[in-house]
Amino acid sequence: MKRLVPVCYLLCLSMLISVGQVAAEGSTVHEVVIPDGVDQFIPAIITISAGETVRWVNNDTKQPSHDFASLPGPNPENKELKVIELKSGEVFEHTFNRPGEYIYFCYIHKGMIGKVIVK
Ligand SMILES: [Cu+2]
Repeated sequence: MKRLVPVCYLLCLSMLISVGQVAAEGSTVHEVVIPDGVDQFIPAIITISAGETVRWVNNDTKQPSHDFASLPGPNPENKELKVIELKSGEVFEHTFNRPGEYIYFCYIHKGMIGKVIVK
């Protein structure tokens, strides 16, 4: 009987962990696309809720890559978003957990700029 108690604890713990993973996977995803031949993030400004995910999709076949990063700011997410190399056909996802405004830009193409507003 004494051995059953730790086994039950482990079982319950693993069930709790797996429930948490399902919830994270169910996060709402918003797409920002880099269209083919257009050096822009579309939409350039996107508003999401905390806990939601932004997925950047590079559909541009004219450029080898778009390397973007967020401007320095007080939120930890700004550091996480530093220098992302997104080659043609690649996808990058980031979940924003803290409200704020995150401005990011492409190092290669001047004026290629976007903003994520997290409510
Ligand atoms: Cu670019």
